[in-house]
Amino acid sequence: MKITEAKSHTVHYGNILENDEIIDDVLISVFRAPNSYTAEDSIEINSHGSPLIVQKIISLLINNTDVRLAEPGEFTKRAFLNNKIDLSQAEAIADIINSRTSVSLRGARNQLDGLLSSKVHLLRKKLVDLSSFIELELDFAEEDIEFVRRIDLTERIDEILVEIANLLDSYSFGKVVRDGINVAIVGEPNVGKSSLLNHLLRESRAIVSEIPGTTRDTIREEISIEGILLKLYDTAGIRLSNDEIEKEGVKRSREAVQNADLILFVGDVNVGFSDSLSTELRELNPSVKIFKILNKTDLGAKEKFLEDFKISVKTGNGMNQFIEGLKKAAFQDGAYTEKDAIVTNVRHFNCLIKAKENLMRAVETLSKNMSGEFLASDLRAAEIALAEIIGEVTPEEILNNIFSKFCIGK
Ligand SMILES: Nc1nc2c(ncn2[C@@H]2O[C@H](COP(=O)(O)OP(=O)(O)OP(=O)(O)O)[C@@H](O)[C@H]2O)c(=O)[nH]1
Ligand SMILES: [Mg+2]
Repeated sequence: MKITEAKSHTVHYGNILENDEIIDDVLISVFRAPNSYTAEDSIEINSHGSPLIVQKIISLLINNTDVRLAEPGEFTKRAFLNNKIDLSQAEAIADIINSRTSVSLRGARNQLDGLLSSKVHLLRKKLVDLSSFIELELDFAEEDIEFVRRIDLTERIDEILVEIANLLDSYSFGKVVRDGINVAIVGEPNVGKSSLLNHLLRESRAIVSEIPGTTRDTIREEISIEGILLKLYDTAGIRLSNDEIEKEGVKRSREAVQNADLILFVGDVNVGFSDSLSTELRELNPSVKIFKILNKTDLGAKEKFLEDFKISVKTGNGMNQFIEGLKKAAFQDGAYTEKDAIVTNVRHFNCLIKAKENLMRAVETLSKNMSGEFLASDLRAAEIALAEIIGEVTPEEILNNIFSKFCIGK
């Protein structure tokens, strides 16, 4: 039987030959339009895994048929162009392939399932409804009819603005879902920073010793807490030093502080937290969340300090509460759940900003009692910005840029 005559969703066993020589025995799956990934007729060849065999089969096909190699992301691009998925869903496929934690995978999965798309469709529909009233009014301009009261229009635009603001707010968590958070472990020398890193990693990654100034360079490791990626930076203890290497280490500690989303400021149970270091951390990164962690509580505290967590890395005391605190911080104190449409993509974020700006202009147009033509044009611009998210009016250049980031074969 010819493979070109095979039915959809059937699998066929056979040999691939070069002249009379068997290259491999293979399975060929057949998918007929529109029930395939790209919505076009397609086949998939399963051979044995050797790269040499794969290479031979590809060369045979290229040399003897009209087949050519796909461009990066071409399969997904075709799926998009054939209306199998919209643009935000196509981008979700790239995110699924790249996701490294369960939460980022789930976020991308939600986007592929259309959580964001349906939200955007809904907002767009509301805008189209509004626009159609205005257009109608413009058609009857001479008769001076008002189809909706201006005050109602403003109210309805405000409602859409609130929904857009919620989506924009979700981006700060969306970034966490996608890229994780940077966590810098800082403090004075010898307080137990490296010990804390090792404890969180459950391995003895960084050298720990009783000599202050043990860690000289910033060490980066990753852990996942409930599916959120934490990029941990163990740093050199911050203190004044004349030693060139230590000075460079302290400089790198400061850089880690500047790039951090969360700082674990570790202090010794009997020394507490240095005021000058507290001030310095705030100066280096004014908006960052700081956890003050008092370590070595097994030694017994002589004084009281204002801390967020009390731990002993040595005995494990207080570690559970501390990890709970880390989780809460990673999930932004429970502000978002899996069911929310969360914006994780900077392109979507920028489109939403554009929509917001145009809607704010529309509100202004309304308040100034300007002609309906201006209003129609503001609403139209907002609608186009939303349509760009799902790829309904996306310039070719942007499309190419998106798909070129895919790997070949996707
Ligand atoms: N008793 C006690 N000792 C601890 C605890 N945590 C760490 N230490 C000890 O404190 C010393 C310093 O620990 P490190 O983890 O190297 O401290 P650090 O902050 O990384 O030090 P530098 O890299 O030099 O800045 C080591 O001797 C550790 O064994 C703790 O909870 N209790
Ligand atoms: Mg250290």
